[in-house]
This record gives sequence, C-alpha cells and structure tokens, in this order.
Amino acid sequence: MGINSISYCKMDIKEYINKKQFVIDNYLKNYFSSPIKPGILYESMTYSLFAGGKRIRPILALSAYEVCGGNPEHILPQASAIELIHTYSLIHDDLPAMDNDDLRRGKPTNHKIFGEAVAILAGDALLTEAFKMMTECEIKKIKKSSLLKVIKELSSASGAHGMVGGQAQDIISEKSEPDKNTLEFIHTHKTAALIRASVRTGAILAGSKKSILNALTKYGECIGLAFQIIDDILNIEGSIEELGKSAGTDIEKGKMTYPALYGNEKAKQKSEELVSSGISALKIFSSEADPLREIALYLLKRRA
Ligand code: GRG
Repeated sequence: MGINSISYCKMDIKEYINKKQFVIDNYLKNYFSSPIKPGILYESMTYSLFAGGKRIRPILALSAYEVCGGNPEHILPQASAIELIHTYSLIHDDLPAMDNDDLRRGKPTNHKIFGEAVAILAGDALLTEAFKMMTECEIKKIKKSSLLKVIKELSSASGAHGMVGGQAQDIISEKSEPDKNTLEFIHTHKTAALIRASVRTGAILAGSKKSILNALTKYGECIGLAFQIIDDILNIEGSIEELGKSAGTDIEKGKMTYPALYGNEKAKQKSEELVSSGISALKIFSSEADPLREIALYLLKRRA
C-alpha cells in the first residue's frame, strides 16, 4: 500500500488543522489588537502576519504538547511566537536583495506594498516581538526552566545556526553545481530547523522525558526536510493560483534543490520516505499521536 493511501484515524485532519488555526489566529489578533506606532510599521507587520499562512509550525508545537499530555491552551504564546519568526523570514526572503518575489500567499509581497525599508523593519520587529510573546505566559502553567530551554531552542533554530545560516548558504549557492552535502545543509538549516524546533517546543514545555523528546525530534527532523523537498517539487509542478506565489522560480534562479540534483521522481520518493520515517519515529505513542501522523501525511499531499 502506498503512503498516500494510509490513514491513521477517523479524524478529519483538515478540520483538526482548521480548529487549531482558529485558536492561533485568535491569540494573534488579540495580541496585536492595540496598534503600534508608527502606524505604517503596525500595518506592515499585521499585513503579512494575517495574510493567510497555514500556521503549520505553531500547530506542530500545540500538537506535540498535547501528545505529551498537556493542554495546548497553556502554550499559545510560545506556539504563536513561532509564526512571528516564520513570517519575518518570509518578508525578508521576498526582498529584492534575496529572492525578489512579487507575490506571497496570493497577495503582493510586503515590500511591494510598504517599500523595502518598512518591510525590513517589519521583519525585524516580528522577530524581536516573538521573544517578547514567548514570555507572555502564566508562569504557574509553564516552568521557567522549560521556557528558557525553548528560548534557546528557537533562537538557535532561527539564527545563524539554523534558518539564517541555511538562507545564507542558499543565496551563495545559486547557480553552482548541486552537491549532496551543500543541498542537505541548506534544507536542514533553512527550513527543517524551525519545524524541528516547533515540535521540540511542545515536548520541552511539557517537560517530557528523553525518550519522548528524542522520538519527537526525529519526527520533526524528518517532516522538516520532507517539507522543503515538497516545496521544491511544488515550485516546479505547482501553479501560481495554487501556490499564491510565482512558480518555476527555483530553476530560473539556479537554486540548489532536490529535483535539481536527483530529478522530480527521486525527490518525491525521498519526501515519501522521510514522511514514513517521521511516522515510524512515533511508534512509542499510541492513538494520542494520530494528529501528528496525519499532519505528516497532510504535508505530503499539500498543494500550497
Ligand atoms: C535574516 C535577512 C534575513 C533573512 C532571513 C531565513 C530567511 C530570511 C528566509 C528563509 C525562509 C524560507 C523562505 C524558507 C523556506 C521555507 C518555506 C517552504 C516557507 C513556506 O512556508 P509555509 O508553506 O508558508 O508554511 P505559509 O504561507 O503557509 O505560512
């Protein structure tokens, strides 16, 4: 049986994701309900934050926390903060000095509306605000020591040791001959690091024991890498309508991608193997991990 025909529960994963998106959006809307001065900075930050992102990273944090027996409502600030980090990365990634994109999530990119200077500042502000948001919690519900570990986890995964390092390697590798090690470095740092850290955030905040943290870490690593390979494939096979952003840009820019090195079919096979390994890593859990299993399959089938 192919991985695409597997199902782990009767639950409708789309409904599960929609419910979690709703809770995260509510938290974010409340958090940003008072305007920040100057108004243009606030407009620019909230324009991208509420542009229709899938909220996959915060959902992974909430679901991992739930698998460890926690009430996801208790970690909404930390989970939602990850979306601020992600949104900053997209605003900066779209800038003319980076990928120079005009469309994101079906809307003009941030700098197209607000200009480059404000877009850069909105990204900076979202990144910094994320760490303030993380500390907005009832300390009775979250242990201070776990919160410190999460701040270390997320700063490391998003900075030079993670996403920014991967982005730097991605930019300097444009138009060079793809090689296995550089490609793996780019994908594991640029994309997988923050996805892995999102899953670990839930597990760390729940104070989970080593065997559980290790299993969830392996799951996060596998689906994180699969996520970027799927993104590479969608950049070739997807349409502008489906993706909400321009397609075919990786080939145009000579990006180092899985399809560029291995071809489309091998890249698809690799993403399926990774999703399968991610699901296998959850074998120590029973049905409580079904949402995480279903999310892995959902990411494989995504078209945007
Ligand atoms: C520090 C100047 C500076 C820039 C940082 C690190 C970085 C810029 C950009 C890397 C982020 C990036 C574009 C990674 C690719 C990952 C990816 C597939 C993003 C799309 O994520 P989705 O599909 O997006 O979750 P939505 O729109 O659903 O939120």
